[in-house]
Amino acid sequence: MQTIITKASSLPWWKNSVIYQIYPRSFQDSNNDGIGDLQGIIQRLPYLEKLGIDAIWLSPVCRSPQDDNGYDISDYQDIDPMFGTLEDMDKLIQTAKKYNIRIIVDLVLNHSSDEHRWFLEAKKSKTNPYHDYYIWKDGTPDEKPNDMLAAFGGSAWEWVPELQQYYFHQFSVKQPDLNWENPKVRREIYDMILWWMDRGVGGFRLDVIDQIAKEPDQGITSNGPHLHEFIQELSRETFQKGDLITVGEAWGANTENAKLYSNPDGSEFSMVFQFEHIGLDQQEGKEKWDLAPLDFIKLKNVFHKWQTQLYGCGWNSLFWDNHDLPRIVSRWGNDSEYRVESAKMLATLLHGMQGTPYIYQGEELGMTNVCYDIQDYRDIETINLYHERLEKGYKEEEIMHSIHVKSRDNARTPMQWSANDYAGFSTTEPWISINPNYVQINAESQLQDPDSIFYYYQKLIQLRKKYSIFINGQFHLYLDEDPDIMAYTRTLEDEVLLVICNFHNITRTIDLPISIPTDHQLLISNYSDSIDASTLRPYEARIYYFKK
Ligand code: TEU
Ligand code: CA
Repeated sequence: MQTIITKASSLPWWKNSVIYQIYPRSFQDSNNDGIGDLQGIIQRLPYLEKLGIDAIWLSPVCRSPQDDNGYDISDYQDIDPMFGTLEDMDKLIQTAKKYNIRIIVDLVLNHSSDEHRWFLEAKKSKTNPYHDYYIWKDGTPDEKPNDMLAAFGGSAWEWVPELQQYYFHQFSVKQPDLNWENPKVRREIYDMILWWMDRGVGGFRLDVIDQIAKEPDQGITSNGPHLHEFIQELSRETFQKGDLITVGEAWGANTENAKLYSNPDGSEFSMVFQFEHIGLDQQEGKEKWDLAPLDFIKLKNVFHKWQTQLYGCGWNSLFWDNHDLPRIVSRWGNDSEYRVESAKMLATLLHGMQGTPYIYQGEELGMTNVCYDIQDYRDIETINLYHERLEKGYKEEEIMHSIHVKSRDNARTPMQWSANDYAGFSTTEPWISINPNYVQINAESQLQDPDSIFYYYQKLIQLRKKYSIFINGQFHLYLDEDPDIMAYTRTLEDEVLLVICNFHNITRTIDLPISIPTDHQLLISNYSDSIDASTLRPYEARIYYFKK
């Protein structure tokens, strides 16, 4: 059988790329202060090269008071000393290039830190030239402009007595929202981005970009009326001057506006990073802490919708995990008996689809959630939620259960490199406790085991590079009402990829959605022995390739 090699010269490079997300403070500590840093990342580049990834999305490393772990930036053109220096950053960009890995910088443009020079100026007086860089409302201390709430608890309005004004913040009080209506703000931002482009970065991830065009007077946060106008100007003034990958984080995306964010004409971003598949284990209309069992049928429908509606007219990111989400193997897989099988199944299901896959650090090892006492959590969202719900009268047990399942710190525990002290992450007590299962789950042992989750991810990445059908194949969902199985094909002219995944801890026999010819190739599977094609053991996953 002929093997199809992608010589994807007509494709933008990021279409067959795989991105690896690093949360720097938890990846590798090089100077033994218990916090991950840039030199630590440089040391681990050979590991990432081995995995086969093309780019690193680096969560923010700019100067920051770290109220929200770097998503509160006080200087966009300097590195926080905790992570190193600007020279270290240049070194990372240059060294990564030698490994054919590009660095994607995380741009937090919706808000700055309240310790940013602009905000320090802005709050000096109403006539200060920087005052309009932020969003202010006159008022009295006892009456807020409206009842809008901030994502990390409390009102979205913070009183500044010296000015007799409130400022607007969608996240913590230390993250005042920037005023994108002000052309001076936009120009400052563009110049800063061009400066990063000159340093040789490979692209940008745009934090909560759907929220920049807010209209607080009308209660509008995401998808404001000027949003796409702003994004198109941003793209024109910056990204379009380079060969970059750009990805817009948009919790408020739907398939219609996603076609704008990821318009193939390049007028906005390369791709959208949206979350519709992520919220399916919470009660509808409630908060992420209000748990509900995962609706698997809905999950399949959501994937189906995005796969078919963006086909040929948009581009999606494929992800299960990031630094804001619990670990997928604990969430929708099985983190005990079938940890290895279910981690591989989830990877298969995701990497078989169209889009650019993202692997969040440790996902390639099947790292799991943690179950700490409240004093061991570090995340502002988690800590605020704990106090807010206690005050509201929730039982402590119930709150802690939500935190164990959903806290962002599940993703933020240090990378498990080895069974050595502190998991090979550091030689001292890290900023957040290490998951005690590092003795069993770590990179060193998986690198020695050809059947490990690590090598399974490596193989998925290689397949994507070898068969262009992973990039361009058209998606069809089968067995859409089946409660356990997700089955889909990707087709491209006479070629077919058939992906079959058992999502649950039972053995199932199915009617194969399409017949598999005898001269097929089984490209990958998470069970080493094979039984008949229509039987799937717990969490079994397979990808077949054949010609029609
Ligand atoms: O996240 C956007 C966002 O909306 C999340 O804060 C979300 O509300 C929360 O994580 C759900 O639990 C981005 C960053 O990824 C996140 O780390 C930042 O805290 C946030 O923006 C503010 O910059
Ligand atoms: Ca360090």
